[in-house]
Amino acid sequence: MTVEHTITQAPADRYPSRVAQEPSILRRSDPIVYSKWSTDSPLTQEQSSFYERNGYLFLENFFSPAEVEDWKAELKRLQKQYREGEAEHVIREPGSDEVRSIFAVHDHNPVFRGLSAHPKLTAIMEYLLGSKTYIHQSRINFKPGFTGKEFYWHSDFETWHVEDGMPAMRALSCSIALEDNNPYNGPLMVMPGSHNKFVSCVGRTPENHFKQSLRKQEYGVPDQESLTFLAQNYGIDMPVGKAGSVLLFDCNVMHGSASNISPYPRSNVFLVYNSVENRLVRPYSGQQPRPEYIAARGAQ
Ligand SMILES: O=C(O)CCC(=O)C(=O)O
Repeated sequence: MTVEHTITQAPADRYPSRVAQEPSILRRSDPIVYSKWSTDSPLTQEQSSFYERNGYLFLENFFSPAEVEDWKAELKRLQKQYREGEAEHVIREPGSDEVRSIFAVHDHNPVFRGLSAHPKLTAIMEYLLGSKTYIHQSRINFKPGFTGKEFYWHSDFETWHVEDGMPAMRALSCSIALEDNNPYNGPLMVMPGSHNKFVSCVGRTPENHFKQSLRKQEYGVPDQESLTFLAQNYGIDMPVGKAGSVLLFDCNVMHGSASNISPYPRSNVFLVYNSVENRLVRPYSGQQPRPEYIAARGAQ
């Protein structure tokens, strides 16, 4: 079903990307934590400061083994279902037919809809983003053993801004591990502090870029010189832990993950929360918005 939405005109572009001949690094001009900390906040002061400074926060054993078991059973069921069945919101691994990602699980699936509205999560999101929130995007990334391919370095905000029309850096991702994430099964790596810099990328976005980029990104990819600068100045962290752990990361933190050549799958659910005060406008690329299952425009 196609849903028509009124598309609001984009305000001035504070984070231009894919428009210049040369890459550049711009300073962030948005807050990171949008609320003032108090003893009622759902994070400790140390956790909140860590997130503000590093652009991420790792919460070990955030969910109980019993909760994880239910979600993992549903994840396996979906993986089996889509191994055979095609659907537009299911993305395959580059070079194989393995399921790489299933998008919009918060929308299509009652179990993951429940997870996305979990009060323990929404309290933190509302604190960090300083308002009510909604799900901008959700997906399961499967990273199967042996065949799960990498996700190259990127800032999510770069794509959400250029291709979806997200005006400000007022969104964050929550990666929930439903299998243990180890150093050897392709866990997420982040450059702590890189959320303060915006890497403006080169290359015009082709129409319907998402069809290719969800398998392997080729535009909105930071150049090697900028990545080297960020890595040398900020370093690279690899937060790993048991199933049930949660990684929160700011929309502009530089992150990526390597291929999984271990026998152990690494399946995580990614939920992206955006502030209701930061709703999508016309994509800054000037192109058609990506489909609703990748970037929610109609969400309440
Ligand atoms: O699943 C991963 O390792 C990376 C996912 C990611 O970078 C993303 O969804 O933006």
